[in-house]
Amino acid sequence: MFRSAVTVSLVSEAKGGPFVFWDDLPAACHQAAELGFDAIELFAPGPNAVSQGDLAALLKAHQLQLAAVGTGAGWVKHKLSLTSPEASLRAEAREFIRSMIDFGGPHGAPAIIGSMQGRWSDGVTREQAINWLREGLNDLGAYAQRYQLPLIYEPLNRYETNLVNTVAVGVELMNSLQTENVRLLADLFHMNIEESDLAAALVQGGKWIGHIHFVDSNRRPAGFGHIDYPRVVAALKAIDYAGYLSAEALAWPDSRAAAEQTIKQYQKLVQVDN
Ligand code: LER
Ligand code: MN
Repeated sequence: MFRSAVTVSLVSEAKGGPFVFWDDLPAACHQAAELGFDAIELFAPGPNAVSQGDLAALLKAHQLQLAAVGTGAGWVKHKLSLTSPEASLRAEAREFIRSMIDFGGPHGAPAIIGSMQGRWSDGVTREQAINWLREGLNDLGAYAQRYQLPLIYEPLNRYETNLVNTVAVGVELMNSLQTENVRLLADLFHMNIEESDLAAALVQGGKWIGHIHFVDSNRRPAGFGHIDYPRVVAALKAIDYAGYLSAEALAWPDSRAAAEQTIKQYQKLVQVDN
């Protein structure tokens, strides 16, 4: 019912961030496959970081799926966001995300909008910023349909955005869109900061939940913090979630050990649950 994935970052500016494998995509694919992951989730600097042919060949050689592609490099490298006060930067942000939809689409991987949502400040009201975000999601959600994939939108904790911090506000946003092709990403680390009850929030997210960042309360791999995973898994089962549990966690204590810990926890939870 669930599938396992592990993150790989090729973005040097994101060093120290919550990604399990770093820099070397072939080595990451080798280890992910060896440990029994179903897929990788790729955080790349842009659509040309890896050629379509090389990516397809790597995935095939290791029998891995591509779970999703992140778009946050548009922010960390180019300072673009869908809610920038400058119209030209908002337009560039959309084009960057569109190029990442085209990057992941042929491999069946949806694009994730996390830090590219930006935040409101300096003379821009929350209402204005949410309207720009809605316009971006409507446009890009409709665009993603050409690959028969959703666009994934991620609420973030209050230290990373002041737009949407909870699943409930995310659901409100989803309901206000013209497109029905956007789904929410429930990142358990952000949720642990913002939600009063993780399992209840997931149930409230219901059909809108399209991807999970599988990580513990302290952003270490699952099982190294204090999230109650059996309750989380029961909630996901209750909403018939059938997507990835994708390890977006710190490479703690190191990449290999983080990946091993994640797959061990995943297998334990999925086995207990089935
Ligand atoms: C950022 O904190 C995060 O969780 C990423 O998935 C968003 O780009
Ligand atoms: Mn995340």
